[in-house]
Amino acid sequence: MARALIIGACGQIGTELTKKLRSLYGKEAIIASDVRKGDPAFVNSGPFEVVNALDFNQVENLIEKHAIKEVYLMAALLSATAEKNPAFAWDLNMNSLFHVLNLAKAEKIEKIFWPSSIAVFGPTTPKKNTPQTTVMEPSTVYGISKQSGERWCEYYHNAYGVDVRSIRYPGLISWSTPPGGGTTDYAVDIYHKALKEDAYTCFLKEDTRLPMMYMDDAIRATVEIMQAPKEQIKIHSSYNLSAMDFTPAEIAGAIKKQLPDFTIAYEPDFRQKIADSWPESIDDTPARNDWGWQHEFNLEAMTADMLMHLNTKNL
Ligand code: AKB
Repeated sequence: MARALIIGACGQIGTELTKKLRSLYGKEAIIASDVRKGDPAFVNSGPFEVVNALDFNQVENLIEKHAIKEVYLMAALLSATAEKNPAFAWDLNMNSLFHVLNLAKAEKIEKIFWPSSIAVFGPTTPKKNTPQTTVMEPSTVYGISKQSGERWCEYYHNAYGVDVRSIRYPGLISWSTPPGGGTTDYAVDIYHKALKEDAYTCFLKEDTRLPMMYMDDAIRATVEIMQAPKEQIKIHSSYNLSAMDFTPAEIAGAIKKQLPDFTIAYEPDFRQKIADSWPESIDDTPARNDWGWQHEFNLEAMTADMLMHLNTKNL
């Protein structure tokens, strides 16, 4: 693999992705970067650079310095945080993408991965088995930025031949890295609180169904879409991607099977409105047909793996 730069490497997906790509392609081939240094163990585990994704010159200099050919642009403000700071969310989520797209247009890099989200859908989208192509009227700042980003990715591909690949991630659940400011974060916190306190107070209602995915599957999907031959990538905005969907009551039930004393309470906050605007489940047929996507983890398998890893970590 040519040398790759991960922008936003200290975040929830970036950390796991950096580790995976380094295990596949070697430490020196993967340059991690973020706006500030995160966990020292991670920062010192391979090449790391401090970079502001909004500073075109800094990004360009890094690309030249390390002869980068692929960029994974993981820096973004997620749904809950973006509602609190709309102007900055728009600036970061859009302009960091433009910088990378323009570097590819200028042929300074060959390939881009850019994450989209189920947040591109809105209250008028069909909620069940949401198809790849459907009504999209996102009502959140984050969703508006991701939908606009998708349009620009497709435009840069069609107009300038830019090779940009993208996935609409559902809520992502990982035992090793905390999420940062999303509406689906409850599905990570619940495992930590279940083990530490036997109880969790959820900020969504018990019957709020959302599409979710275990981080192992999400990272594999990211690697696979980037490895796929160019002709297999037929959608240049972003691919729907699905693994499972559940409600807070259902994840609590899965945890209770392993930790019988666990209890859950519900105190919905502003994030309920965001969750209510998103699909309940996703139809990802094009990803399965075009580049062979297959998920591995369902709710039961994920719960067993999460609790096993978190238990071992806290020993
Ligand atoms: C969020 O909740 O904002 C993210 C997402 C679904 O993109 N996890």
